[in-house]
Amino acid sequence: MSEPLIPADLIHRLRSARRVAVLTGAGISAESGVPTFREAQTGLWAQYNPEELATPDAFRRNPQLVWDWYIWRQERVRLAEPNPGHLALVEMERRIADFTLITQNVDGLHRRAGSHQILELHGNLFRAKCFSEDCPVENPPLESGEIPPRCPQCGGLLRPDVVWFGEMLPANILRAAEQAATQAEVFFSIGTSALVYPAADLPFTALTAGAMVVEINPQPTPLSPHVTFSLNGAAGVVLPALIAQTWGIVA
Ligand code: BJW
Repeated sequence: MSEPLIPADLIHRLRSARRVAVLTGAGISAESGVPTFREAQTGLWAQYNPEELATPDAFRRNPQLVWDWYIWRQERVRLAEPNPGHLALVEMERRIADFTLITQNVDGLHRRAGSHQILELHGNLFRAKCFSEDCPVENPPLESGEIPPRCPQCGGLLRPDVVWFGEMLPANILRAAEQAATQAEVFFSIGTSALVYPAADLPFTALTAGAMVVEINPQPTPLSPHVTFSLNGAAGVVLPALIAQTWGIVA
């Protein structure tokens, strides 16, 4: 298969850019074997809609079901490896003076790939906190036999330290993401359906501030009609081509 051709204007802008921000979603981890949210689920969890499990109400109704779902996802992610899309963003960070990687993903694969300037908008699958009082809990006591385990400080049920629907994003992280979007000369939206707010607002913040906005996704999204360039394809194919054609290196 031939390498996708990256628009010359994008290459020129990237070569001189000092500030670049990237927003990623579940699609960038799809090629690592991590299921996305809004594409068909397989196996054990095919009967559940992930959007209905990622809510405080779902946890209140059936904490064991939701906790089990997260344990299953942790196991999938532990087996997964960063893919060429993640690795290409590590190369991009090395070449841009002020680079911010904003991710909606909770899988930690960007950090495992070697990215540094990461803002995790929706938390992290491998941390837990207490459902009653939000106490952070390092190394949750998974061996207790109780599902979900209890908070060692207050006895409340533990939950994953992620952001569910109806919950606020961590304010300092969202503020930093909005600042990066406002200041970016080039803003990428990669592997996200652009449906979930406030993350979905960030490309529009960048557009309004004058950035070149580039979407990388095999499918169109509600953002597609608005972007400067829409690169249709898998992140693990398009991003390495972009790095190679911009800086002449193989990521
Ligand atoms: C590939 C690929 C490949 C495949 N390469 N691409 C304004 C308007 C309307 C509603 C709201 C609004 N503001 C707030 C809301 C409510 C709500 C919301 O957005 N609802 C919409 C769904 C309508 N937002 C919230 O509740 C947020 N909180 C909030 O705003 O607080 C203030 C507030 C409170 C109460 C009321 C009002 C305001 C919180 C949102 C939290 C989202 N949490 C989740 C779960 C995280 C934990 C976990 O992982 O379990 O985050 S939901 C889920 O969606 C997860 C994801 O991060 C997020 C985004 O999904 P993503 O990453 O885009 O994945 P997919 O599956 O949707 O798309 C994958 C894409 O990849 C597809 O496009 C594929 O084509 C593509 N792809 N292979 C590149 N190889």
